[in-house]
Parts: sequence; structure tokens; C-alpha cells
Amino acid sequence: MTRITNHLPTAQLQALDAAHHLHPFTENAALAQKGARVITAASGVMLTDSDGAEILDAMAGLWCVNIGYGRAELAEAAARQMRELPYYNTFFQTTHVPAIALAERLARLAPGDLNHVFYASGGSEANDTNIRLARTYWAEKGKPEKQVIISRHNAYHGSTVGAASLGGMSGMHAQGGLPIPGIVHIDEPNWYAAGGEMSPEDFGLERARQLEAKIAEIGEDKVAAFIAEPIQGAGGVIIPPESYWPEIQRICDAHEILLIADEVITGFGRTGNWFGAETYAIRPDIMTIAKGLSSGYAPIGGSLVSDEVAGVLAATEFNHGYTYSGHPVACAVALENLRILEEERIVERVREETGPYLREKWEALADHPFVGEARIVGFMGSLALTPDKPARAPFAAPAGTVGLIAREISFENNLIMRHVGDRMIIAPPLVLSKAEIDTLIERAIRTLDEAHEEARKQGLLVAG
Ligand code: PXG
Repeated sequence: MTRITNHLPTAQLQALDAAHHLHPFTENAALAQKGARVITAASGVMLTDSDGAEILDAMAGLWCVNIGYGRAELAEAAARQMRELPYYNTFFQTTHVPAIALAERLARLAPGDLNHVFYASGGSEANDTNIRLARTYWAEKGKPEKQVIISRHNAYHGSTVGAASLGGMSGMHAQGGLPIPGIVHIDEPNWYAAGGEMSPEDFGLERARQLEAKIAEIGEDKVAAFIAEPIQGAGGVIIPPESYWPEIQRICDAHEILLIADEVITGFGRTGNWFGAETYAIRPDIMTIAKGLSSGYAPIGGSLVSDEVAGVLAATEFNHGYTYSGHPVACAVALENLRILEEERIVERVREETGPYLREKWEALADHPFVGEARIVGFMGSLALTPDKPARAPFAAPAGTVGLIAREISFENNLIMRHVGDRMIIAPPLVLSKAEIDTLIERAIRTLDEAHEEARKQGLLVAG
């Protein structure tokens, strides 16, 4: 049997990968031609690949490695828990210490009275839980007609059938018969792309009021919940105008609609506060968490719910749960991660020190001729590439053509900066130092210069 080690030549690893491994969100035949990049190790904010390249990971894996790579304390917490109690479930009237301790810790950290957690293995599962939670809540309240969940186009809430239905990604809906019934979508608050001549504040109000119009259209007695990411992540780091969230909150309150904040990305320090709900002064009834909860060291997610929702649910048997709901090893790792985030004041550092430092440099990228907008909140930023800055114009070429060129050049410059369409995005580990911010910005500028030149050479600097 072949042992898969880091010492095999890259080409051999790539061939084995291509032969047997189907990648998510990937055209696997094209990847097999090219060969996947093999990541072999990581420390702090740096990745190492199988050819020895050192790459600055400005995406924190998939928006999740908040405390950075290589923290032995988390490995030790996992090993300790595996020796003591590697697995037990939380069905059938049992529990265990890691699940209890993490639930208590989360209740303390979460805003408002989100004092109860239902565990999952990730964000998608947690959002599937939320669909059933919200509908069951209203049924238990004697309003079984309140079933519809309103979400947004270009939202990302995960890849399971329920979560992908909540999401507003047309490419996902096109495969497998989605969305499931009872989920509808309104427009996203993307001022840059759709605001035209409106001020961002007026546009934010206009987009929020689409929720009120949709509730009126469906009937308040039929709507269970509205779900949204405080800042859209996978949609391209779309930062809403300041007017947006207060109006959404008002509408949810006025029409008795549960507000579900999907904080899978924005939670655990990403926006410079523990939760995006604090950054935008939102009072969610349910909050989706995952990713930064364990900094990606173990698969865990969950739904945090308010006293009111938990109280209503408590009166019935909620016929729902996963084998790994509250997995003891994942809970132990999450607890250790939260201890480090708290004791090392990592969230405060993003808010007060490194966040403002990165913000100044990131926003200055808006002066680059290739950049139509440069925005950032905490450690979550985006750049919109454009052929015509004053007009905020998109490219004539299909969306993503230019973004992909920039992403490839970024990787060559040893910077993991992603593209969503023609937006470039970052969400670095929260431990990124000022010196590392300088490196990130230097590589981003080099990438913008080179990508601009490449787009010019290919005749792509044409507005569409
Ligand atoms: N909600 C949000 C807001 C997310 O960003 C999920 C739910 C689903 O979580 P799980 O743990 O089931 O993946 C996510 C996940 C990307 C990308 O390309 C983003 C995510 C996942 C994979 C890729 O930006 N976000």
C-alpha cells in the first residue's frame, strides 16, 4: 500500500489526487490537467506547499483559521479529549463535559439572550437546523402557517440541500432541483454594483424595504424568518450601507419575523467584535456559527438561540440531530480556541490595533487605477476591479475572467487572495501582525499592477 507522505514528488501526489479525489466547487477534469497545489504544512499565517513555497494565507483557509496555524494547545486539547472520551452522543438523555462547558462559554460570549446552542458539524448543517427550528417554533406557537423563510440573492449559507436553498447562488440552485419549497429571495445591498446614482444610505434603505414588501406580498402570517449574513462573505465581501441593518431590524420586529444572523464568517472576531451582530447592533433570534468557533482545527458549528425560541422549543420533542452534534473532541478544541482568543485579546487587537492599520492601507488601494472600490470591516475586505473607475463599470468580458487572472497572479506572488467574480477578497487570520500586513499589502499592490498589465495586454480593459 502506498503511504501518502509529504516526501512523494508533487507530480505523484497530484496524479493520485486527480485519480481518486473529487474536489468541491471545482471543475475536476480541468484541475486534473493542471494539478492541484499541495499544501503540506502551515504556521502562523504562512502556508508551505510541496515545492517549498511560503505563501501568505490572506483567506485564513476558508475564512476560518482565526487564531492562525500551528497552535499546539489545540492539538493537545484534542489528544487529551480523545484519550478521555473520544466520542459519546447527546441524544437519549445523555451529555458530557465538553458539550456542557462549550455551551456555557458560548452563552456568555454571545450577544443578548442567545443562551442556548444546538450543535452541528459545520455551518451548512446548522442552517438546515435553523430551517426546521424556525418553522417548528411558529408551529409550537400555534401559527403553523408561518413557514416561509426570506433570504437574499447571492447569499451563501452552505451546501446541503436546505442550506443551499437558503443561499442565493444561481449556480447552486441549477443543480439538484433547488431551492426547496418555502424559501424566497430578495436583492442584496450591493451599492457598488447596483446603487447607480443613489447615495449608499438611500440605497441601503431601499434594499431593506424589499423585505417589508416581500412580507406584504406573502402575508405576514406566512413568514417565519429572514436570514442574512451581517456582511456577505462568499458573495464577495459585500459590506452593507450603514442604513441597512437598522431598517431590517425594525422590519423584523414590526412584523413578528425571526431574524437569523448567519455569522459563520463574521463570528469570533472577524469584524473586530466577537460577532457581526455587535458591529451592526442587530438582535438576532437565532445565530449560525461555525468556522472561527474552532479556528477550523475541528469541524464544529451550531445554532445559538434566544431564551424565547429555546423556551418554546423546550415544550416539544425536536426530531432533529446529528451523530456528531456536540462531538466531544470538537467541543474541547473549540473551548481551547475560545480561551486563546479571549486571553490573548485577539479580537480587541483586531478592533483597536491591527484592524485600523490594515484598513488604512487597504482603503488606500482604491487609488490604484484598476480598483473601483476598496472596503474593509475588521479583517474582512474586498476590492472591486474595474476598467472604468468613475463609472464603477463592470468588464465587458464574462464576470470573473479578470478576477481569475488576478487570483492566479496573486498566488504566483505567494499571496492567497481570492476572487469572486471580479472582486478580490481577503479574510486573513486574526493574528496577522503589522509587519505581515505590510507584506500582504506589498504583494497585493504587485498583484494589482501585474494583473492590470495582463488585462491590458489581453484587451480586457473594456467596460461592459
Ligand atoms: N454560512 C456562511 C455565511 C458561510 O460562509 C456556511 C454557512 C456553510 O458552512 P460549512 O461549514 O458547512 O461550509 C458558510 C461557508 C467560499 C466558501 O468559497 C465559503 C464557505 C464555504 C466554502 C467556500 O468563499 N462558507
